[in-house]
Amino acid sequence: MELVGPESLWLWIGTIGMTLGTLYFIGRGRGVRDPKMQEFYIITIFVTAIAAVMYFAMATGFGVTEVVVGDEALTIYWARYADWAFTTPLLLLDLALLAGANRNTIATLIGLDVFMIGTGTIATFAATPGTRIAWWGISTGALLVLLYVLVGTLSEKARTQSPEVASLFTTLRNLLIVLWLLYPVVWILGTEGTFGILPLYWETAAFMVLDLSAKVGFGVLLLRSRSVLERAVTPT
Ligand code: RET
Repeated sequence: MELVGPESLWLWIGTIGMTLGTLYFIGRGRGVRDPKMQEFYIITIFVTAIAAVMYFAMATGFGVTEVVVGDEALTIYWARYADWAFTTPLLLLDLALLAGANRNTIATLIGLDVFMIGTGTIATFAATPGTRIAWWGISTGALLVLLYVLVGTLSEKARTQSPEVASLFTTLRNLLIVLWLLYPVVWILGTEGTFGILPLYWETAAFMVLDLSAKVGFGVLLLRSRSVLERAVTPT
């Protein structure tokens, strides 16, 4: 049975956007010799490359399945969660390296993130509306704690960096906070939330715009200035 509907338009735009982003970051990263600076390029290239193949998987009908909730069958793009499980920790790693965070802070952030995506995945596959909302609440709680660490410990650390690095950190952190908070909103309003407010077509468009902004937009801002990255990796 064919599961992918007219929303495939957005999935193809996502595939192309992530592919172009990947190629752009590879192009920019060529010629970077400093191993510490290369880390940012390697991480960001993996983020968009993973998203490109997961979008391709969704657009071609591999990354999609059905979940029965009550007497309703929901179309679930499971490949999103496979994507996010790998790419959200990598995005946080980018930001943590920019801030100069220590291992404990990095582990805390990534731990909370894996917890968030893990419980969010359970929410997506849960069989009753009530349990879906409950798991969504647990996952959103983890997101809020994660953002709290970002605004607290991580921002404090970033303030000890040079002014240029600290300012780039603040820009990326604020972008991340706004975009990441919209994911649970789209999920609960969309088909997964079972309230039937946002149809699958528009939900898919919304996630595509969020994903491109949170990955390609974030990466462009991060890798735009080589001189700022140089400062970030130079011990002061
Ligand atoms: C889910 C549903 C359950 C509640 C919460 C969620 C959060 C998802 C987030 C995803 C971020 C994805 C990014 C992708 C990059 O392209 C799983 C939707 C809190 C925050 C940044």
